[in-house]
Formats: sequence, C-alpha cells, structure tokens
Amino acid sequence: MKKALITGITGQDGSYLAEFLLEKGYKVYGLRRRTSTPNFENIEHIKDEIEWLSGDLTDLSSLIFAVSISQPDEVYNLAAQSFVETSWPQPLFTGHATALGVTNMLEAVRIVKPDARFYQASSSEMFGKVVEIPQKESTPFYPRSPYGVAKVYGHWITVNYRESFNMYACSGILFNHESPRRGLEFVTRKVTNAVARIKLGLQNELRMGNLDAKRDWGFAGDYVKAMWLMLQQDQPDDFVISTGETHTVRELLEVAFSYVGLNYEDYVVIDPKFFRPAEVDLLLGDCTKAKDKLGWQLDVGFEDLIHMMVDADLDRIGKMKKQEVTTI
Ligand code: NAP
Ligand code: G4F
Repeated sequence: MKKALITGITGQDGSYLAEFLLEKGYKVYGLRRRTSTPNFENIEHIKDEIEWLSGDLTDLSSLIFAVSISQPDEVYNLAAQSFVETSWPQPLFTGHATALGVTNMLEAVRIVKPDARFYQASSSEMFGKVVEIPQKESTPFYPRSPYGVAKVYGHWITVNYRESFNMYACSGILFNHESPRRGLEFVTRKVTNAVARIKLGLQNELRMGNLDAKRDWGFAGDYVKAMWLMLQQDQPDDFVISTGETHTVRELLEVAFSYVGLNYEDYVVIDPKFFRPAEVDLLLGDCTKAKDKLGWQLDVGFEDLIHMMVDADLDRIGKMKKQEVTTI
C-alpha cells in the first residue's frame, strides 16, 4: 500500500486529492494545523479514513515529525495562505507560509525521507502581468501580488532541490480551479453562493470588484488527477494545468445568474473595496505538455462547473433554510 502525506488537506484541493488517493488504495496522512473551531467541512465524509498529523508549514520540527511518522512515498504540498487579496494586508505571513513553508517541507523530506516524491502547488498567479499569451511552462514570471511573489519562490526552490539534491520534486503550475468546496471569498464561490441566496430570498445585492478580469477556470476534481500523474513519471518535471479557455468575471456573473433565471445587472453593485492594488488582468494557459506527456485531460467545462456550484449552493442553503423553519 502506497503512503501519501498531504498538507492543506482541509482545503479545496486537499479534500479532492485525499478522496482520489483513498480510492486508489493509498494510506493517506493529513497534516492539519490547530484551529479554535473544527474546519472539517470539506473532508467530513472521509475524516475517519485519514491518519491525522498536527503541524504547520511555518514550524519545521512539526514537518520533520510528520514525515518521520508517515514515511510517505509521495508528499503533496498544498498548504498555503492561498487568497491573493489577503496577501497585501498580510505579506509577511504569506511569505512565511507560502514561500518559506515550501523550503521547510522540502527540508523535512530531504532530511527524513529523501526518496519521497514531492509535489509543489505552484500557481498561474506567478505569470501575473503576462508577457505571453497563452502562458506555458517557459513563459517568464511577473507576479503582481505578495502571494504571487511567494509562489515564485516556492516554485524555484522546488526546482532547486530537484537540481541540487536529485530529489523527485515537481511543480504543478495550476490555473484557477473551482468547485462547490471552494472558499467563500474566491470570486466563483462568492458569486454562486450569492446567486443561491438571492434566489432563495436571503440577499438582494452582490458587491463586486473588477468585472473585466479574465481567468482560465477549471474544475478542482480534474486538477488533482494531474498532481498525481506528475508523481508517476520516470523523471520529475514541471507542468502547466489549465483549460485553454478564458472568461471574464462578467461572463461568470452572466452564466451563474441566468442559470436561475435572473439578470446579474439587477443585483451587482461595484464596490472599490474589492479592487486590488495590482491586478492580474488575463490568465490563459497552454497545457499541451501535460496532455502529451501525462495524458491528462479535463472532464468538466466552464458552464457545467458554474452550474454545478450554483446547484450545490442552492441545495446547501435550501437545507439550512428548511432546518431553520423546522426548528422555529
Ligand atoms: P485552500 O482551500 O485555501 O486550502 C489551503 C490549505 O492550506 C488549508 O487546508 C489550510 O488550512 C492550509 N494552510 C494554510 N496555511 C497553513 C499553514 N501555515 N500550515 C499548514 N496548513 C496551512 O486552497 P486550495 O484552493 O485548495 O489550493 C491548494 C494549493 O494550491 C494552495 O497552495 C494554493 O495556493 C495552490 N493553488 C490553488 C489554485 C486554485 O485555483 N485553487 C491555483 C493554483 C495554485 P486551514 O483549513 O486550517 O485554513
Ligand atoms: O477568485 P479570485 O480571488 O482568485 P485569484 O486572485 O485569481 O487567485 C486564485 O487563483 C490563483 C491561480 O491563478 C491561485 F493561485 C490562488 O490561490 C487563488 O486560488 O479572483 C479572481 C478574479 C480577480 O481578478 C479579482 O480581482 O476575480 C476578480 N474579482 C472581481 N470581484 C473578485 C471580486 N475577486 C474576489 N475574490 N472577490 C470579488 O468581489
């Protein structure tokens, strides 16, 4: 039985990856930091199948302990301060967790289990103010946020450990990927959650930032398969994972609102609070290398993804509303 250690397992990607690896027969170890209230929402259904380890990316000794206990064949480093907007008010924490945290994890692997295969969650946010369209593995980076800068560090330190210590270390440069488990502050989930609340009469306005920004949005369930594929090759390498389509935030609004028979223009209010100090205007990925070398392909397209998220939010909020009515 193969063993995998996942950091960031309570997040969106961690929960899909854990499901995927359990289905493949892996023993899954999950690194989880202490929180004042439980945050198992994404992982509740498989919580008892996971071996839990306590740790934080900023605490090297906890990572050494986690690798010693789990003796993993594969390490998926998904933990990060992952919300771009928060990286301006919290640049130092973002740097500690999202940049130096990668070195901590690589050090723990190098010291304790150097033959473990390592996956680093790199990001299309590294392309930032893009110098080429579409973006591929060779496109130069131009990050536009403290988060993007931290991810560039995490990317290059992964490449460096591969080249310095001959470790099997890969960096997946993933474009935006979403799901019903996406955090509520990210734009897709913010929109689908609001659409469901508006439809159910719980909200009548949605405050948004830059509607002209363009993103290459895919489904998280498809993207975790690419992470696993990267660790099954003869040689470690870096890969872009994307859909090859880009859409504006405005198109996202149109698709989500029209799905429930509403016009977004009747509800959306532009609020300068949600504009960023420096914006990433356009992301569009070219994942030809992943298709050719990994045989990776996606199953869920943009509209189906947004519809899936609206349905899930309608279902969840509808049940909560019903429960409230029943208990009153
Ligand atoms: P997410 O839902 O925000 O999950 C982040 C995870 O990291 C959570 O489990 C969080 O734990 C954990 N974490 C944060 N700081 C930590 C720390 N200091 N020590 C230990 N754990 C910590 O993010 P996601 O969307 O699943 O993304 C997974 C990874 O892929 C992240 O590294 C992200 O930056 C990267 N990425 C994401 C996308 C995307 O579109 N989703 C695209 C490219 C790259 P808590 O539950 O305790 O907060
Ligand atoms: O959903 P977002 O917050 O995601 P963003 O900044 O693209 O970052 C996500 O994808 C990255 C990969 O490229 C990951 F590395 C990162 O961890 C994260 O998962 O914002 C998307 C776009 C931005 O241009 C933003 O300005 O939506 C625009 N936007 C417009 N109004 C908004 C809003 N974003 C948010 N969160 N909230 C708004 O009201």
